[in-house]
Amino acid sequence: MNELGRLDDLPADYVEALKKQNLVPLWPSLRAVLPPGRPRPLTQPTFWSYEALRPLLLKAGELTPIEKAERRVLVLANPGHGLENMKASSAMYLGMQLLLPGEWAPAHRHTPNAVRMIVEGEGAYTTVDGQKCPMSRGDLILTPTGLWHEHGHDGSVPVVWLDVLDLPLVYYMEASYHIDGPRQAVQPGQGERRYARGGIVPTPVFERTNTPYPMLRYPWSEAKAALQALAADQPQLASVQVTYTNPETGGHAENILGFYAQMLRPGQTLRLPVRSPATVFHQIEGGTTVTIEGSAFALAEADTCCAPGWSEIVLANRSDTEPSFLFLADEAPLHTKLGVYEVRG
Ligand code: GTQ
Repeated sequence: MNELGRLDDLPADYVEALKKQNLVPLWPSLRAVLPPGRPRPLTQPTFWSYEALRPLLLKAGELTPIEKAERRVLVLANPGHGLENMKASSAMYLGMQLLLPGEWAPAHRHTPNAVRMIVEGEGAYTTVDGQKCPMSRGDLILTPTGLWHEHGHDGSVPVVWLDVLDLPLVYYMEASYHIDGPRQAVQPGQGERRYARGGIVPTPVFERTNTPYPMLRYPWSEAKAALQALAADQPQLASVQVTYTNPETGGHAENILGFYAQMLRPGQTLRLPVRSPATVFHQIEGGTTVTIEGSAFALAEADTCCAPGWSEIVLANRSDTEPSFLFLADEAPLHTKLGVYEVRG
């Protein structure tokens, strides 16, 4: 590969003349924007300890009333992107949100898609598009692009959840904005009941459900049961993983990011294929050592880590007697839709 000319090889008055016309020579930057062989992600393997962040999040509950925060969130930021840019990866945003008993995070809707993975506490709920979704540990709740959502709390203990949004991508596209709204009226009906049985969906004889998001809450009890059934049915299966899907289309639950639950059998070590999208791992139950490009992170319950695209990832269940259960988020639907998805063994 040829060594390319640098900017300071050029006469200063020439560079100045280009600048005046809003022009830039490509060749000094060509290798930076098209690196050889594979991308050079800014995303760094990064670990966030729940034990370390929990007291800081509870402290935010003392320091900042909900009215002054709207959403009381500590953002899990990747230092490779600059903390102030609030990215876990180029397309993924992660935040730990705290809602205290009696608090109310008012209704709004926005262009980025979000999901919530409930980390601790009972008694809170998110109302999405008029559907009241109770929040229990391990549940996944969707708040897709454009849908009204608000969080309330009738319980007696702090509730914490992990927000996963495609905010960095939508912001990069200059497509990010929000609208405030009035408190929603709660409508009857729950997608999780209508779609409680995989492969068996309601028949729309008299009216067609035309919502693009028919299921908004995925209880952990169902996801866990699906993983255990899959593991029992296929004892040789290496990757015991399920995808959170739209039950009407069978496609991903949201448009841009993908969401999955993974089970590692007792004592199991699993080397993942090298893939182009970045991936987030969050421990729901058990303990996993996640090794990303040689950096080993010991995830305990409620810990989270992020792996850049193109990285070597090995998951190891630390227990020889208990399974490990992880929640995963990745950029695979985005990469697939854009035609840039790659897997290398
Ligand atoms: O709960 O609606 O972490 O709008 C960031 C933006 C949570 C939310 C975040 C949001 C929300």
